Amino acid sequence: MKHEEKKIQHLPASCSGEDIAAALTADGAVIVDSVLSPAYVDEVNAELRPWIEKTSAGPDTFSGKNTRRTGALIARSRKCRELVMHPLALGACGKFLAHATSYQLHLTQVIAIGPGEPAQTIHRDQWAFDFFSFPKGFEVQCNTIWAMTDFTERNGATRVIPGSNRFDDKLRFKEEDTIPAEMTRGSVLFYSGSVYHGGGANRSEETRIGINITYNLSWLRQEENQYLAVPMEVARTLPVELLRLMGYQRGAYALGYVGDLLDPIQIVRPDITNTGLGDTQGTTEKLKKQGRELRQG
Ligand SMILES: O=C(O)CCC(=O)C(=O)O
Ligand SMILES: [Fe+2]
Repeated sequence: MKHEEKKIQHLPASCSGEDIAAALTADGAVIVDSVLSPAYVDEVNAELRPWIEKTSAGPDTFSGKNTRRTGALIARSRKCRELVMHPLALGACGKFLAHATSYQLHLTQVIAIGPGEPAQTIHRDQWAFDFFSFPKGFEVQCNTIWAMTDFTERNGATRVIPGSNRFDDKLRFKEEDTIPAEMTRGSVLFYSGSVYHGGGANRSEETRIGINITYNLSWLRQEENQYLAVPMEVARTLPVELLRLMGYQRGAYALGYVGDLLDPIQIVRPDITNTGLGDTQGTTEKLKKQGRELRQG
């Protein structure tokens, strides 16, 4: 089956979160070019290299038997903490996931696709939620892949079907139904949980390295367990905004509370007395409204 070949839109690094969210709504995928300088990418790669070297290849063909997936990036890399909180990512999530009380970090993972790796099965990332079919247009994820090497068709650039965010669920596609998200090192691919995509086949002699940082609605489970991946003594040193993204916040009125209805941030940072019920992402008003509705109901 050959689909109408839609291109992947490119935006300049000067674009806004709104621009990204609009492109995601239209096509489910968009590339923002040259966001990170070559020097910045070098620093990130230097921090990650020892961890990638220690990582084993995947256990199955979906993970990739010639692909190394290295997680816990908040614990392991200071630069990745900055990427998790990159203003373009948070700006895009703030718009694209604005229909929920808040959003959170879903996972942090280097995906290093080695030479000879075949193409990954085309999928929707939101199938992670036990293959539940969310209503069309109801977006539950906002995802990034930061290119740490150039992404080319030959070295395994992510394959995407632009516009497939509006397709039916549980469809099957072949590599030739997709197009490669080719981008230069330092660029970033944004894609929705609903867009059909997959890692490309690496037909080159080099390893393709991307950093997958994804975000989801706070009422869903996170794919990577941040509470266990980041030791508490490290967590205590992190900015409050990052802690909240990691899940130290209430997902809606009561999701994730601790003890006597405490905001989980108070366990990590007992010095924070004014919890603001989640003081980022404009959640305070939404949570207060939910509280009023419950009291009235
Ligand atoms: O590495 C890539 O390009 C994409 C991988 C992917 O889609 C996944 O593992 O869910
Ligand atoms: Fe994926």
